[in-house]
Amino acid sequence: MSQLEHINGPEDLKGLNQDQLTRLAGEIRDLLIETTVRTSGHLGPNLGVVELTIAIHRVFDSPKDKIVFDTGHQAYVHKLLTGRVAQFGTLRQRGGLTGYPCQAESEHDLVENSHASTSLSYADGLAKAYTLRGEPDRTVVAVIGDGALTGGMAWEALNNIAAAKDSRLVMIVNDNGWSYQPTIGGLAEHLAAIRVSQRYENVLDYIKTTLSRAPLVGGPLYGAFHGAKKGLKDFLQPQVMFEDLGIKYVGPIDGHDERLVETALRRAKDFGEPVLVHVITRKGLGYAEAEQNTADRLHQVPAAGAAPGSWSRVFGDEMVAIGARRPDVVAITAAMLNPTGLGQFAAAYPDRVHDVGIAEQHAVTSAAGLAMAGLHPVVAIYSTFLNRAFDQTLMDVALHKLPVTLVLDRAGVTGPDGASHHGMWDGSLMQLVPGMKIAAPRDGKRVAELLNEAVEVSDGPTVVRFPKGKVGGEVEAVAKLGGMDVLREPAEGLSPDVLLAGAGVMAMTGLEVADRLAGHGIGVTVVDPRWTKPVDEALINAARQHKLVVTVEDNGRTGGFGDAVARLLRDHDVDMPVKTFGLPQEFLAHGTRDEVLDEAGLTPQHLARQITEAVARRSPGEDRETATPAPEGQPVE
Ligand SMILES: Cc1ncc(C[n+]2csc(CCOP(=O)(O)OP(=O)(O)O)c2C)c(N)n1
Repeated sequence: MSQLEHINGPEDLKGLNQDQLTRLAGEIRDLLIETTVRTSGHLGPNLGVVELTIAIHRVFDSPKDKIVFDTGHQAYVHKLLTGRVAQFGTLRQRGGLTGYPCQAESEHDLVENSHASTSLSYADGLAKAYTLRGEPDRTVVAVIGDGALTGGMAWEALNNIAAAKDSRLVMIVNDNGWSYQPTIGGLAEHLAAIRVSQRYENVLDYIKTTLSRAPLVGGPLYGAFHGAKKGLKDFLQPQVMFEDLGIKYVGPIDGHDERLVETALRRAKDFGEPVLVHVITRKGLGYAEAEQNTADRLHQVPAAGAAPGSWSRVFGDEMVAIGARRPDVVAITAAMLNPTGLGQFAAAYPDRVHDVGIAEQHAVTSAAGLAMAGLHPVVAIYSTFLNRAFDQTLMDVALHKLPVTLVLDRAGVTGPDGASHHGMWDGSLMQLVPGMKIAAPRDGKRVAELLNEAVEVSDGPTVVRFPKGKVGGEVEAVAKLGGMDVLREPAEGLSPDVLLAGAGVMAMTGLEVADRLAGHGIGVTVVDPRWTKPVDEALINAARQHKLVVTVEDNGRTGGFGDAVARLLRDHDVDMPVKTFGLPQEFLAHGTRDEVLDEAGLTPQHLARQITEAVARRSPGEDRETATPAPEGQPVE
């Protein structure tokens, strides 16, 4: 029987000897590789925290002690050590284990939000609460990567934690030098300098020992010696800035030496005040393919880069073309250069791309600064992470009517990363922003077209949003309606019953819906608005010529494109029912994109059924073949 099979919870770790722990670490690595290669997942980060997670669970007493994993993508080992070995094969599959901590899965899981840089704030609050509630026997542990530590929230938290001397809080900085790519910036350099300084530790130790033995203590020579020692230390080993902030610092520790990590954590636990433990690990350790991968250390399998034929790649290619023509166009990424497709732009114009770290808020306001100085920044981020920078978009960019283009990759349902990764908020949030223009390309050709239009806008911000995955086939307009593309007129012999406006890729779904409805004798005009904000006023007259308006979007239903269309028609006294189809305003579980869309009723089949029923209700006298009723649980308005 393997070592891992004996682990049903953290208590089973406590009696193991060092040999058994080493065997266990090996078995965990084998299982991580075997599973994620099949299911997809965050392989590199988890391979790097095997010994660290074992040590955490041996030193602390979860769930009494609370463990918060920053981002949570590195919590697979924690899952394995807390009784989920048997289910691990279902990782990231519909109905299976989630790719992040999940309270429904285990009492050992706490923070499910996979947006980075929050752990120290959660931990600060938890520790303060336990102090206030008189529960001093609990310790709160936060595990944060050097990448996540570049986010502003982490620094806001550190500022507070430094003053919270009563908090029993252990912050573990898991420093592997990498985010998706090497972590950049002053902090990364500081951590690197501390790492390098390890080599001089012996010299410093020698000086320290010599001084303590010197018979000159208290004399003038001692002062000179002491000054020289400090100077040498500053020269050889930079001041650890956490200490300068007033936070106790332990490290750097070799994060793959389980015994050493345990010793450091026990010291930190006993200290009784906030302590930061700096652990050095190697992302991808134990899997040559990951360790030697110079692109991203297999941060994720399959890789999150802009694969040929993906929306990200089409965007990236067009950025290179725009960059050649427009020297004022610059690009910003928040630690996701390759995943967002900006890699080629960076290669072509290295001075015109800024990786700001996991710092979406700074990215947007920094873009505002670039725009104020006459450039046109393109900020490429995943849709879900734009939530972070809403105020920056609203007040720092839009209020000043600055020409900043936000390119939102992974907009809509993303799939196996679950609730926190679906890009289903931006379409509503951006509708709130005065002066914002939102483009939603339906196919690859429109990505290029709309991106070019967006960077031409000089009097305010623009958004270009597109989904995850591969672009599909291209469809040309059969006519124009204002600035919109008409993709399909009602089939021959059918009256214009339904005006269907599908935002972005949902325009393509609309075409399939139209085919199905034609089979039921329902005539459909399918339009692609191209720009979902402002809503094209040509829709007003077009609506009057139909009996029902339908909108379909890959975004939450509340406050998105559909609501904007309904409001436009109401404002113009168009007495026309508008059925708005989109994602239910809920936290949607993980699954494939198709599975999630199916459950949300956003497939051609579901949509056609509901529209057929709505048309039948509108014209009860007409003899139309009605479809079977919607299954229970489907939203029927
Ligand atoms: C707010 C936010 N922006 C971007 C991401 C995407 N992201 C996930 S993990 C990661 C890198 C994390 O690096 P680090 O914290 O050092 O952890 P490691 O994977 O190296 O262990 C990024 C950028 C995110 N999760 N949250």
